[in-house]
Amino acid sequence: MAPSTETVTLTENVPSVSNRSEDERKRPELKIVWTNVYFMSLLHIMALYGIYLIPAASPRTWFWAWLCHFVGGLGITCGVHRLWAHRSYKATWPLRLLLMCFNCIAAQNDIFEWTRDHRVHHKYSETDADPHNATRGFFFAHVGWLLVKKHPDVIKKGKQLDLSDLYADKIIMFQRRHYKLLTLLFNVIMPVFVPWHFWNESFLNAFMICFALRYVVTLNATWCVNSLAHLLGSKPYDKSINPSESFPVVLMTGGEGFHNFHHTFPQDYATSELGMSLNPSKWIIDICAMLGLAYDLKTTSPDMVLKRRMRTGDKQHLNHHHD
Ligand code: ST9
Ligand code: ZN
Ligand code: ZN
Repeated sequence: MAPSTETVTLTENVPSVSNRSEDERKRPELKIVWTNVYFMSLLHIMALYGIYLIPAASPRTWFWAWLCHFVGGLGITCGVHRLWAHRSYKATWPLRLLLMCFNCIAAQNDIFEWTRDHRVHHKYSETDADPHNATRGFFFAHVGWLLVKKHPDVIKKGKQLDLSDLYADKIIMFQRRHYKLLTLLFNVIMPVFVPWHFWNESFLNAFMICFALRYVVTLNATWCVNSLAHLLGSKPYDKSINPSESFPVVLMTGGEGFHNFHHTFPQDYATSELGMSLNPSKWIIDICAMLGLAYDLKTTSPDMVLKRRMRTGDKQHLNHHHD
């Protein structure tokens, strides 16, 4: 089965409330992975220290930290999410290489693993096979799922996915083979080395702000899609699912908070029907398409969107956001 067809029927799998409580009864005991708890806690403490150090750092360092966040974010939104997980557009190899490097800046597991978890998330949303099942609460969906062993259903269902497109992509396989080295280089060394070497920023400021704080900000912005945008917001496209349109998450993530739209039309490269508004990831894909680096951009016709809103939406927003 082609990967793009796999994502089409995603919204049909939402369990009823009674299934959920049955899931809870059957759920194996939580196995906490303490190294992850220690690492994430340490990282967040260093990030707080990074906030404290901001006034002592050069404005060039502030800008650099923001740039690493922005570019790493593109490695998630334009890269692993819209290109690799959903195949919502195609990219020539130079763009794929660039997005792979950007993706290493964000260090959110390699493209293969992120994509496999994300496809299983869409296909089995809010069930035990969803790695960050939001019915298990805000904390679990946000970061808790990275601190415990996965539910066996995640692995079982994940193994049934067609990932042949990922195996066939040499750039993804290269990143997977050399992931530790590449993330050390792009997520830690490069962000810290540049301000320290080029404008004599102190090593401490560079490390705490451009590595720890910047990494934590990108992580938490991404995690908000799984937590906030699965628990709070409106549902103009499909009121029967949890994913919601979350304005704060749109702002935090460069256009990834239109999550009710996204779960309803996962193959749309813009992840929204709002056109240009608040969606820098879409602008970048459009620019890449103009440069001939991206092609076959998949969209959903306004007619199809409207029909779906009428049929399954919460109908509260029918007169807004529609151009
Ligand atoms: C991070 C990821 O933060 C964030 C993802 C967020 C997604 C958001 C999506 C929203 C949309 C996009 C929005 C973008 C917005 C961007 C904005 C930017 C401004 N199927 O994993 P193991 C197999 S990462 C099939 O060890 P455990 C696996 O192959 C942060 N198989 O599971 C292995 O088999 P084998 C940094 C699967 O032991 C075996 O199972 N990273 C699947 O339960 C065991 O795998 C971390 O913190 C699957 N889905 O441990 C590290 N999954 O042995 C986190 C696994 O044969 N990870 N398998 O090879 C870990 O430490 C562990 O995975 C664990 C689970 C402790 C969580
Ligand atoms: Zn998605
Ligand atoms: Zn989701």
